[in-house]
Amino acid sequence: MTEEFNLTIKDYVSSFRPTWCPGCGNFSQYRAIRQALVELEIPPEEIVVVSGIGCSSHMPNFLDTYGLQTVHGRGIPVATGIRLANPELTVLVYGGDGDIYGIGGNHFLHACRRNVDIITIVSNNFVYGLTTGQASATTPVGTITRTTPRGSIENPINPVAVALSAGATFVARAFSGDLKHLSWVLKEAIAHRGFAYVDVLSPCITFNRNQTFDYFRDKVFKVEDDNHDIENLHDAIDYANQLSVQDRLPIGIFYQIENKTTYEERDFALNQGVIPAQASLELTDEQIETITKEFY
Ligand SMILES: Cc1ncc(C[n+]2csc(CCOP(=O)(O)OP(=O)(O)O)c2C)c(N)n1
Ligand code: SF4
Repeated sequence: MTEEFNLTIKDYVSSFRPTWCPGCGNFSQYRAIRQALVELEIPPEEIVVVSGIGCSSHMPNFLDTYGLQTVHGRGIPVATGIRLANPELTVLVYGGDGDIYGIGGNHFLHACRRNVDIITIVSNNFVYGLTTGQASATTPVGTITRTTPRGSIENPINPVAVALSAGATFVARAFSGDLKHLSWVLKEAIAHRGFAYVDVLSPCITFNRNQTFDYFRDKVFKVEDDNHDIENLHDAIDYANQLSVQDRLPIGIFYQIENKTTYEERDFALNQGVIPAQASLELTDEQIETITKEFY
């Protein structure tokens, strides 16, 4: 008989109150993550949330799970290490477009091809929020920001198309203005076996007057309503490319395949049941003392 799971989303709230501007898109993601974890019945002590630097990257502080903020852009490699040390944990990466697509873009690319069983959620507000609204890797051409006073001259990255072509096995986009749909997408992502990635269209209400809640509300439509086949990579790439079409923005699960081998299954130690985090260090107390004393 399985033990009854009776936690609610309140049980995942830490003692730190969110510091985001009232109305920031990060709030609904904070709620949707907790909702998904409750529905999947994953208790807080089995979860690690890892982030980099940014407004969105403050997320681990507000969740009563294990978690840490690393340096800018490095959430994915740290999360990968945690997962490979203990594959019994659910490991989430959470951060902004500047953090994960810009400075951490290299890690994002390689996580997609490795298929480590972690979940990456990107709060995509099309600017650097924490540092007051500079252009990021997703800022559209022509946008005036503090670092682009005459309009951005760089083509933005299309992160969903990048993830699909790099081999990610779960690729989705959601909108922070549609909590129900967002919670469902995150739940499917967390339940997925392999690398799961969700781009969340999420307004920065303080430093981005272009990509607002109303801007997205007018444009989003759900690929589920198109009877989209989520195993069809070509159709998924077609949807991803509609990001550049100004009047239509698809959201939902673009692509999911479950039959691709994960990194964990190919790892020589892990596939023999060895869990590094639970293995004995085979050191005496004196040896541990010697190693750890420099950190006191
Ligand atoms: C190595 C390094 N470079 C630059 C910074 C300054 N910095 C802090 S947060 C940030 C960008 C945050 O933008 P994003 O990741 O999109 O998150 P948001 O604040 O919008 O949620 C930058 C450039 C830093 N902390 N470390
Ligand atoms: S500055 Fe923007 S991204 Fe940061 S908390 Fe405020 S609204 Fe959110």
